[in-house]
Order: sequence, then C-alpha cells, then structure tokens
Amino acid sequence: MAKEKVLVTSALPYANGPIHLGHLSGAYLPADIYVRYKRLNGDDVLYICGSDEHGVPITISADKEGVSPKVIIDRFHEINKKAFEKFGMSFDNYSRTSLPIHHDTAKEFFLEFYNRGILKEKKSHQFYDEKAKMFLPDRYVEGTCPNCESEDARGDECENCGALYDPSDLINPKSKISGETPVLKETSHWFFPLGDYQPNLEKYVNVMNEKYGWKENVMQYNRSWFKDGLKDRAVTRDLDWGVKVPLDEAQTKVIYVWFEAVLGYISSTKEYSENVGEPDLWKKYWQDSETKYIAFIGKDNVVFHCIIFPAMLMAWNNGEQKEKYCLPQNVPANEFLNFEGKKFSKSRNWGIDADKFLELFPADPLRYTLAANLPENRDTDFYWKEFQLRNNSELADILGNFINRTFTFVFKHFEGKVPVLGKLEKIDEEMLNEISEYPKRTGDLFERYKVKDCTNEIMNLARDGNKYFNDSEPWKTIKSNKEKCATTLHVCMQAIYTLAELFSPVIPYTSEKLFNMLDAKPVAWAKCGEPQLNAGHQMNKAEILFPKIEDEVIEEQISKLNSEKSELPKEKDELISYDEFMKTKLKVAEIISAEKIEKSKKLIKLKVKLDDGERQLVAGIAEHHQPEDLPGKKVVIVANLQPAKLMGEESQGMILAVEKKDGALQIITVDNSVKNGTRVK
Ligand code: B3M
Ligand code: ZN
Repeated sequence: MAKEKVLVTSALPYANGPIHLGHLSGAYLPADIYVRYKRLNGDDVLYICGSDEHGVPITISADKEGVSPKVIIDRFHEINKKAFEKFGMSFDNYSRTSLPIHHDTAKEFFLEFYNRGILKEKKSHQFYDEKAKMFLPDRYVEGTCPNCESEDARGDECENCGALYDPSDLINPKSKISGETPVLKETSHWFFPLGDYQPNLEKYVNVMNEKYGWKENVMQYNRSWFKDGLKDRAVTRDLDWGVKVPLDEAQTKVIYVWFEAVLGYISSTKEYSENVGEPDLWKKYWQDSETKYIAFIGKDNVVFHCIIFPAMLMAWNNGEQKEKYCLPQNVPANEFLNFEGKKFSKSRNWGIDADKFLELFPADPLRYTLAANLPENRDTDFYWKEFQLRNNSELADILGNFINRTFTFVFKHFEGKVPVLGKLEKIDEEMLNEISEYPKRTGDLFERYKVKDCTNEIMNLARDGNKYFNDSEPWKTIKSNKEKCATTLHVCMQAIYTLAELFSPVIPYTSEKLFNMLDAKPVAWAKCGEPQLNAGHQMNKAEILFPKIEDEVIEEQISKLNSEKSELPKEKDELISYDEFMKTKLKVAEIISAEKIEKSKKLIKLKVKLDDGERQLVAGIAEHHQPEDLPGKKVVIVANLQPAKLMGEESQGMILAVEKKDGALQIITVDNSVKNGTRVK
C-alpha cells in the first residue's frame, strides 16, 4: 500500500481530574496502538492531543476547592501528561488550550465566521444569579426535572430519566453558586447555523461511511441527530473563564468550550510545528487533501467530532481563502469501559486513576489487558481478577513461556546463537508459513481499527509457537537429531522476532526489551514475518518479561475498593399504618408492548393491560431491559399515581423495579397465572 500521510487525534481530556482506565480504553490506547502500527508500517504519522482547559467542568472543580481555574488546570495538565507518558502514549505533541496559540486559533475561526455573517446574534433569556452577579451556565442550575420530577436534576439533562431540556424548564430552579433562585435575564449570544449544514453533513457522513466503513454505533448517533434536525448552536457563553469573544460588545463573554476545544487539535499541531522549527508544517497535515485524518474519541463526543467540527471546517472551507482544512476520514468512537461491573464514578470512589494504577503495576500488562477487551462495539468491563489472569495466564504463561523456553534451549545447546536452519519438515514449513502471513492479517485488522481482535490474534501466534515447540520435541531431538533440533529453534527464533514487532504497538516496553534480547531492530511491518535472524546471530541474555501478579496483591485491590466505596447514608425506615399503605394501589399488569423513546438513554414506553383496560407507562429501564424482552411479562405497577409527562409521553403509573448489586435495574415480575389487575396486599 502506498505510504499514507496520517493525522491522528485523541479527544482532549478536561484538565479537571485524573485520567482513569475508562478514558484510556476510549480515545487513547486504541489511537496509540494504531499510531505505533502506522509508524512501523512506514506511514507519515502525526499524533496530536492536549488538555482541554476551559469549560464548566473546570470552573465547577475550581469552585469546589475555592481556587482559580488556573490552579486546577495546571495541576491536572501535569498529572495527566505524566500518566500518559508512563502509560506509553506516543503523542507527537500534548498541548493545552489555555495557551495563546490556541486562543488565537479559536478567535481566528470565530472572526472568520462572524465577519462572513455566518454567525447569527440572537437574544435569549438565561438564568442570572443576582447574588453571585453572574449568568449561570446550564450545569450551574439545578431543580426538579420537568419530566420525571426527580430532585436535583441538572440544568440541561436529567440523569434520572435522560430528558434533555432548557434550564428554564426546570421546576423550582436554584443556582448552584449561591443557592438562590435565579432570575431570567436577557442576554445575547452568537449562534452557528448548524442546520444550514445538515444536507452537506449527511452527505459527508454517508460518503465516509461507504468509503471507509464508519462504526455502526457512530452511524446510529449521527442518524438520530440528523433525524431530529440539526439546530442552531450558541457558540458564546456569559462566562469569564475561557477564550474571550473577540468583539468589543462581548467583553463579558467567552467562546463556548466545545466550539474552541475541537480547534485545539489544530493549535496543538501549530505548536508542534513551532517546536520542531517548521512553523508551517501543520499546514502539510491540516491543509492537504491527501491527509488521512482519524479522530479517536469516546461515544459521548460523537456529535462534536462527526457533525459540529466538520460543519465548522466546511464553513471555513466555503470561504474565499485558498487553504482548505481536511475533515475526519474516520471517527472510530469506542463505547465505555466499566469497572468491576459498574460505571466509573469519582463521587462513589469507584474506579482507579491511571497514575495510581501505574504506581502499582507496569504499563504493558495494563495495555494488553485493556487492548484485549476494548469496548469497541459495546460497553465492556475491567475486573482485577481478569487483569491478573491476562498477565499470568497469557502474557507470562503463553508469550513469556514461549520466549523463555526457546532462549533457554538456545543458550544451553547453541551458545545463545541462532541455530542453523536444516531440512524442513511439514511442521516447520507450516509454522514458517503461518509466521509469514501474520503481518498482513494483523495489519488489515489495525487498518480497520479492530484493535481488540488484532491483539487477540497476535497472542494466537504465541499459542501456535508453543504448540510447534511441543510438537517438535526439541528436548528429544537434541539427543537424537541435533540438526532437527536446530531447525526447530531457528523457526522459534523467527516467530519470536515477529512477535516482538507485532506486539510492539500493544506492549511497547516489552517489545523493546525483546528486541534487546534478540540484539535486533524492527523492520517494516510488512517484512516482519520474513526470516530476519541469520544463523549464528548472537542473542543477549533473556530477562523475565512478565513477573506473575500474586493473589494477595489483587485481593488487596478488591478489598480496598469495597471498603473505600463511599457508603450512602442509610435511609431511616419511617413506620406507616396498614391503611396508609393501602392508599397506594399496587396492581399486577401484563406488558402488551414496549419501545424505546427516541433521544432518551433511559426511557421505554410500555403498554400494559389491567382488569380495567390498557394504559401507557414510561419507565427508566432502557439501560437494563431490551424492549423486545418485555411483552408478556406480568409486572407490578403503582396504579393510582398521578399521570406525568416524560419526554412528551404520558405515564399513567409506575412500574416497580429493584436495583441489583451491580447497579442494574430489574423489574419485579409475578407468575403468569396471576390475573391482571390483582392487587398486591
Ligand atoms: N474535553 C470532553 C471529554 O473530555 C472534551 C473532549 C474535547 S475533544 C476536542 O470527554
Ligand atoms: Zn427526569
């Protein structure tokens, strides 16, 4: 394949907290493995990232600590940069959006759109905290959800029912700054007309998908946004932390964090260009139609990378100026990694940060464990026990064992030199043939961002190496037929060389040690399956590549996790009378039909049958039950609950469910023989 010019970016992590394993499995490890592979493949690759240092998540963290946002970003920019380095992330540049070079880039784009009349100024009413004397971003307002009436609902999205709304729809809104009731005050903002770009965006996404195969999960998100119709998006905020809006009449406003954060990829590339003494180098990537731009992200960032950023680049490219920006050719977004069966949660102290993990264990066993189980098409889990198993039973007992037994034999019987390859038997030819096919097979998988499959496929070569060693029985042939023994070990050495290169993107530290043991260097990816070690080549002493992880080390982590988990305060059980209980009419109902509610992550609309007819319920169980599994089930509902509107759908009652140990919800069901309408007593 002709060499490619590849620009790769990973989502810029907010500098308001430490990176955890879930982040690594999302936008970072897959990208780093892909980039390392492309470099070995001889492609011209630039890998760009940096800290996202504006936005409400940062000011909320600063407020909580009573420090300036700068204190927060300086701390976490350093922590995350160091953790990434220790984890082996091979960025060409890791910048930060608080730098002037980024502010200038963001302002340039804003003024380009402003001066060409693309941005529309609109007046709107926004919540204003008269005590704190500031307009309140959505996340600074909380109140009662207008859909499910849950308390402490966030200003823009209800975590209980998934409803998306405007903060002014909240019932009994309160400012999270002063606790006071905010007032609606007129303000004006500039809007990017995203809807105007929908036809071109749909064409762009569909062409890219047809040509390069975008992931189905990504295409589903895009289709749902297109189906709802793209709306104008405010690109300014009444905040003081961020990139100032470059207009005299907007000195109290900043550019909306997402509008400028995606431009951080460009400013980070500019910084890299200056650092290497070629200030215009960045144009050879961003402003060259030959560039293959791949944006690695987590699934919560799809709309910004598949719709909003491309629309911004399209708008720029429609301008009179000559230079055109390249748009993402692919956005291989990963789903989420959970931790020990539950979502990572800072507030519930559930999970482990990358820097803490890397104080306990080396990077490669973690890289391998995460790579072998990436959430590429569905959420997956990290379990401490599985991490120990991957290290002990795969890295150590398969790969390490194959390398160790081969080196031991070669040093014991052939002075540590690659033995002469004698007459080949079928078993030898088959193994050499398999080795020769691996670079193409794995290269094709990496080219399609199938990092999980590729990682497991490479480990299969080590499995086959062990099988070949066992079936060839060098411990016997060393006595009966030394030439045959030599041939076996020569073939094993070639396999080890190929494994050193194939695994290099996944476990780079181990690969480097292995190449030192082989006293060899990697070659072009396509050639690493051909014989690379000549007979007589002297090896260096072998070292233990994967020390075993002992049970007690893992047990300590698991027990720590459970003990440190923040205990939610126990609710006091208030006593009620039988009559009070009977006021709540709990009845058995049969589910007739069930369907997910569009644009809500949690809600399912149910039709249920009682003794007095059918009714509609809306339940927040979409993350735990598939709609198709529900019809026919007999459930228990609160039949005399006041109707409520959820995402525009009326719910005439509530279905009873329990939360399982792992946090999943399970609806309560009764035997099918129970008649519909039967009361729970
Ligand atoms: N910082 C959101 C996140 O960390 C945001 C990504 C920006 S990529 C330009 O998930
Ligand atoms: Zn709600």
